[in-house]
Amino acid sequence: MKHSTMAMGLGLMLTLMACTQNPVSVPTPPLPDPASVTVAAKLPTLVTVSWSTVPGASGYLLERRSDTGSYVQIAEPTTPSFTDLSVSGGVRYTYRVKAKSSNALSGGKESNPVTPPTLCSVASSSPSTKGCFGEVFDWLRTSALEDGQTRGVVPTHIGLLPDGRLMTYFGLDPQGQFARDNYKVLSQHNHSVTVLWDPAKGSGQDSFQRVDNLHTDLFCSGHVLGPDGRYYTSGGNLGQSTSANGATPNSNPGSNHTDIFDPTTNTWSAGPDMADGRWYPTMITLSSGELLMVGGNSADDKGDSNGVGAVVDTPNILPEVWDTVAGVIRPLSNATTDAASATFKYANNNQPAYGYYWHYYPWIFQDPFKDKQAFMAGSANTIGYLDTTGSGAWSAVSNRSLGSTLDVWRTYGTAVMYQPGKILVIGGGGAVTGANSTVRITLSGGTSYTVDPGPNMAYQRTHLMATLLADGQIFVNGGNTDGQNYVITHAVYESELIDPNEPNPTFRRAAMAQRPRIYHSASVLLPDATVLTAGGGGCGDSCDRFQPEANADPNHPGLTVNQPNGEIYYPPYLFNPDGSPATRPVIVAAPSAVNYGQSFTLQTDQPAENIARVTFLKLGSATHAFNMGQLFNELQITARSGNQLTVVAPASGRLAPPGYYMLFVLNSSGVPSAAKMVKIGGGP
Ligand SMILES: [Cu+2]
Repeated sequence: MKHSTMAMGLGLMLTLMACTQNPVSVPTPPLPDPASVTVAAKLPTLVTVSWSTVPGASGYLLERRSDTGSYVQIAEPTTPSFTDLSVSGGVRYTYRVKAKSSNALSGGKESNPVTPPTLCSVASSSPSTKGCFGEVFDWLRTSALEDGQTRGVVPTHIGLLPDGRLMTYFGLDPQGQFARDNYKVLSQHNHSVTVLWDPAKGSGQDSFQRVDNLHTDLFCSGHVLGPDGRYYTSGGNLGQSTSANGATPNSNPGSNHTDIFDPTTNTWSAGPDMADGRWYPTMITLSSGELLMVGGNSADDKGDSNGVGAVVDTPNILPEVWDTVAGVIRPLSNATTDAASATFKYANNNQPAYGYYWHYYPWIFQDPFKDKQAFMAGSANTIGYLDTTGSGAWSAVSNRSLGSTLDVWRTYGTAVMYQPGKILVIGGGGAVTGANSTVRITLSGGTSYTVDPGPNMAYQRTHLMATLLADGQIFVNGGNTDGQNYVITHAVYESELIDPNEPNPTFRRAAMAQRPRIYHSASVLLPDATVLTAGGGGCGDSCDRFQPEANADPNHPGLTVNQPNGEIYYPPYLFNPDGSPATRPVIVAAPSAVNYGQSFTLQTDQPAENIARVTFLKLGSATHAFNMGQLFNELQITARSGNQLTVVAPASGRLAPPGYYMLFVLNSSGVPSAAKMVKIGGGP
């Protein structure tokens, strides 16, 4: 066998040599190929390809084939590297790079074959219906500002940046040593250990970069990616010093700082101060591109001076709007919401009909029917519209009720606007039990809305996360059934999926996570259509002191409350029915920016008839059970020609507030491409 192969090879070589003696009809390519093409598989859905620069080339054509396929063009890079996010773990690929100029194309240089790791780190019996989780990987281990001790960062705050990296942080300390006495007495909470994760570098320690903020302790701040691609934060932790503000040890005063991270320079800068502090605020992008900041604790918080049952919290009652272009923060002084207000009451435990907790990460969304108007869906029972023009005004404020029945408290539940104007409120609860129930709120223009019961989850969940997937389904993960902040005894490891767009949507059980993701965990959709789930706990060395039983979950021995790590969820749409990885469509070219209502073309790697859907998801920014960034739009396909699709961008900032979105195409089997980042809305 070996002998005959060699003989055949020799024969071929002789034939080629004969040909080269008559080169008349073989033109020499005017552009050389790259001298070398290097590939590396860093994650199951990520291959980096780089090649040597070709002098005279204006750009490159990047092609890819699997062992069973032929070369298909997947990108037209202008620089000599590319991150391919549309690979399937376990499949062997070879890449080929051609240099191009205005009138020439080189013959093509091949890479060595590369095989990304398989998607599921734990064998999954039915990945095509449940998906699966990949390996658990450590977040950055680094030294704490406070005491110099090395700890793994608990990524409690996670936001996706336009370049595919993630901004993550806990705060002053990588792991939340706030329970320690010295943390409580610190009055200078003016810095944070903030960490970038670059998935293009894999998941090792060198994929993380520490970029400290030296202005604010960002623990429990609000945050959202702004229209200009910079990352904006609101508030944070002022510390718990009795000397600074007369607060009791159980107080949680908020910082009045705002901060801005510029991903193009990897630097933080201070924004304008707010009128008062915010600890646990929500921050969203309005249709205008301004940022709305609501809730959180005041800088004057006096805390829980009498223990549970007589909480005296000091909320920040003044919503504010940040015009990041002018650099001005505008108070909505007509929309304050204090205890004396007829509109809102800050009830204590004797008045559960009104939401004492509403000012902790309230669930706020841009109203798709009215510019600069927001809707608050909870977490307390009090819901309504907030007009942010002028000095602001609340309207149509009522209780979130189902008929004559008041909906349950949904503290640390969550809410997702899964289509413009359609909100699913999920789980949450009081301090004892989480709910497995859901509620649908439908905004219908003007100041109208309806509230209806939604389907139940399999599990009661508090401190859960709900993440919009590339196909518009919602992935629910984490949380615990007992609602307690730092107890994993009743953590929920099994995730759930729901397609809220079905006529009668139901939750379906999905893959089992390997780690508890409770209080202080977060999840966001990544550009490769997978979900990062990470963090949880953040109670430092004191967790065991808080909850000695925390490690006593008999089904998950050895796990701790603090989870300075992440694990990626691979949704069912990445698998064929038999569980093998699906072949993903590829967006070869798309505009990097579009205007509202604009028709634009996408080039894919295959006939456009194969592409069934185009979706458009705002970049996520998640913490404390709420994602302040994510939104979903389905784009209308108006024409198909060859490998090209014509689609229409969302009509307005009401549907898609200005900023960065992930554009996906899905094939007729529902398999998504990796996303192209597209900016909509121009300035600011
Ligand atoms: Cu917190």
